[in-house]
Amino acid sequence: MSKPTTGDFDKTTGWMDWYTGPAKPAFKLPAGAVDAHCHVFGPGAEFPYAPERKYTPCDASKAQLFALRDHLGFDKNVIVQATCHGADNSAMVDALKASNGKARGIATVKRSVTDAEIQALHDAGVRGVRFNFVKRLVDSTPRDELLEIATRIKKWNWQVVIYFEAVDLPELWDFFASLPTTLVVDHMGTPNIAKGVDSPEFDLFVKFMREHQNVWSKVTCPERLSVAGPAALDGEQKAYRDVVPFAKRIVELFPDRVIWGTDWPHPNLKKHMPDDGLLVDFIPHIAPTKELQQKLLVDNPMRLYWS
Ligand code: 0GY
Repeated sequence: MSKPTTGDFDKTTGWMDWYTGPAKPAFKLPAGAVDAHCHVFGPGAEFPYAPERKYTPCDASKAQLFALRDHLGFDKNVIVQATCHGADNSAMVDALKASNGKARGIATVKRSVTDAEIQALHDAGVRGVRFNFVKRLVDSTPRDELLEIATRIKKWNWQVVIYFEAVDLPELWDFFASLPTTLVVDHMGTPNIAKGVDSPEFDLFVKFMREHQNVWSKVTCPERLSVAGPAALDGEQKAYRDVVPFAKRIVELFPDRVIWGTDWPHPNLKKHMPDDGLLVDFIPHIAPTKELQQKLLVDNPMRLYWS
């Protein structure tokens, strides 16, 4: 990795710079493993950030992402369009084109997108769109516009990635149920870890997955969800241990509908920046058997993005 700073707080962006020099994970990823949730940001001088963005990220280029992929032992990436680039997918598409088929993308599109533009995104490796309902990140888009987009992208067999906060699931439930594609939920529907794994809130998310066979979950972002945080590491993997019961439950209940990703470069984290090597070491705690690991890291993402 070629970047001088490590986890510094950046006063201009308000969030921490991503972590350089990540550890080599102790957990050896299976051959063909996919980092199924990560981003590229800019670089801003080449791919300007969207005027309507709610935050300005640290630059995080495709070359830096691919270097991290190789360092951690992943084979492929799924690059998710982040809100700071709005509906201008050019940085993400540029990364897909440079990946030699080793990256797929999730785009943000508006109602005005043409079929030719969707086809061009598809040809570059895009396999879905993201609908974001997190109020601190986006202004809301009318539901009829989202439904129209979801209905149109079905022709390309794309999926819809949904990002929302757990407290909003009751209100969003019927809308999600009306979407005609595969749905992939970011970060397990962002449960409030303090409420506990047996809380009605997390039960509702489990029910949502149980009742809708088209719903998948990314069991991602322990560093974002954890209340305990990166607890002392004394040779044992203890970081983010309060998130383990949540992710493990989803992996064990729905082993064929889960995927995993780093979320590099971890936008909007203000307290600490994770070492991506240690994040990989979180995986065997939530997917304890070789069979579950193979599904989570290889078979499931390959079925979703490369078939
Ligand atoms: C994530 C999480 C965040 C940001 C975005 O699109 C985005 O800006 O996804 C966040 O701030 O929680 O998945 O990267």
